Amino acid sequence: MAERLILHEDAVSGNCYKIRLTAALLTIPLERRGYDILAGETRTPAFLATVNPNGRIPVLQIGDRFLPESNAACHWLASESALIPSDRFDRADMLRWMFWEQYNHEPNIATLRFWRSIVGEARLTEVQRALVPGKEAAGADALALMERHLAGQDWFVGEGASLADICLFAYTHVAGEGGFAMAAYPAIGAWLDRVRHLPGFVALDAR
Ligand SMILES: N[C@@H](CCC(=O)N[C@@H](CS)C(=O)NCC(=O)O)C(=O)O
Repeated sequence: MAERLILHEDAVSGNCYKIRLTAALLTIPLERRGYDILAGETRTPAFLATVNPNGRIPVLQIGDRFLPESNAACHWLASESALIPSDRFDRADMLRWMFWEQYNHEPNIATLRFWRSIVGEARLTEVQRALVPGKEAAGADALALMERHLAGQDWFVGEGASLADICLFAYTHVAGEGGFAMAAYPAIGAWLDRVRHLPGFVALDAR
């Protein structure tokens, strides 16, 4: 019998959405267990002891084992599917984009979206406010790099959609909520539409 899969998540989170989107594209059923990150529900002693000692969602529960980190969870779900290229170089290149997403894209674009459209500008701390200009510049650099890459090809790696596209879609499609002017990136816009037309596509939950 297949193991029970439970996604520990907050529905506003793009990192959690990546996992739901991967599962939907692969028609893998997931149960969802919600937490309110603004209320600190991922920082309780029970959560830290049983779900993720790092105090964050998403976590994919596979039977009685817990797998934190969104891109690792997507990789587990997509194992042996067409979302992971069969070519050895392309497989590593897909991971390149997924690591890049976590280092150059998500910390800037997702953080500004979270601060501006979920926490709210008025509630930012002085420290957060001081970090905004650097994140705006680094986020725009990340989008410009994606734009140049997608000007020459339909998908991030090879000839079809891979986890690189899914993981980058999650926060790029809501980058406008972080203050990024997305009209400046037409190749990204066309790629976002290609992802939206993948069979089985599901949208981020409405807020
Ligand atoms: N690198 C992690 C990032 C996880 C992360 O930052 N999660 C945020 C929501 S997207 C969170 O749980 N924040 C709550 C907190 O830090 O208390 C991943 O990709 O899963």
